[in-house]
Amino acid sequence: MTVFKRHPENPLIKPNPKHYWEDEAVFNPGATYFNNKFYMLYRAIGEYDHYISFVGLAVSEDGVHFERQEEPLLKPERVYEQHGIEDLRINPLDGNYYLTHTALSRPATQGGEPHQVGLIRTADFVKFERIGVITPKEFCSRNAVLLPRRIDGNYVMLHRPLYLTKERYPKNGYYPTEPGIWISYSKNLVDWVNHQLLMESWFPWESFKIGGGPPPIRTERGWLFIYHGVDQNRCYRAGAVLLDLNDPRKVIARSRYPILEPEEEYERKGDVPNVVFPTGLVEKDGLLYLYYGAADKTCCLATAPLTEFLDSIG
Ligand code: BMA
Repeated sequence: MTVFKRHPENPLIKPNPKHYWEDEAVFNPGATYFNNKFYMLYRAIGEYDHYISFVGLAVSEDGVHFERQEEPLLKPERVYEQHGIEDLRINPLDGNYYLTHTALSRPATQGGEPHQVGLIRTADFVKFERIGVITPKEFCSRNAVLLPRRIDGNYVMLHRPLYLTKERYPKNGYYPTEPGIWISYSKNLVDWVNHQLLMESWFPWESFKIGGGPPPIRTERGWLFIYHGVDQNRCYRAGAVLLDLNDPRKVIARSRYPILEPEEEYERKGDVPNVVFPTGLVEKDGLLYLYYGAADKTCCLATAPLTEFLDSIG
């Protein structure tokens, strides 16, 4: 039995037929708590010919009832964003919010690969500064998140390389046979080195691939990192690990069973069936708010008491 409970008002955010840019699908929302409000930055689709993702902003006092904007918050502007800004995560770090998102090298309708990770900085969710592509050219990688603080002076990124785009990885790195989650380090958030494997698929429900979910949050027992696992039938579920606070390369606990999996109609049916894709996590007053995309169609919420949840994953 999972500790997470779906909110009865799910889906919290649905496509808005009045807006050209978000009338087909809204999903995979990044989330954070800023200025006493919940901020959600969600992926928005307004057409299927090119399937180019924009980003919408939704703001809420209680984490459940969100106000949305008329216009997209972010649209592709740079060449590397031209095929869409996908699956954005909000990473609080050094007093700013760093937005990591998937950037596609080819049109989404052609699979988009190789994927890269783009970085955008904001302090206020009004002005945005494009920093650029941060994953090394040698990787097809996505699902990147940043640790909320530096470790020994280094920024830390968790991401999911799918394959090498060059025949040989130049810095004699180890490359896993399955797509796993890697940890990388940087002095400046742009040049990432010291890539190491953090996690591989272990369980049947994640045997096809795994990838990072929301940015890790600090708890007294370790960094809580929620991820997604995909099985051989392409069903997307959520799992969780705890990483050592001082050395996040050490996985100190891992959920054996999914913490959330497609059950409700809105998770089983949509643009892609059987998808629970966690991308936003906020802890407030001892409660975890987990925001996730359901079936690549809507944005949903599940909540869990923090202590009870930590007990459940060991
Ligand atoms: C993943 C990504 C996500 C998507 C999920 C389910 O590979 O493309 O953006 O939500 O598949 O389709």
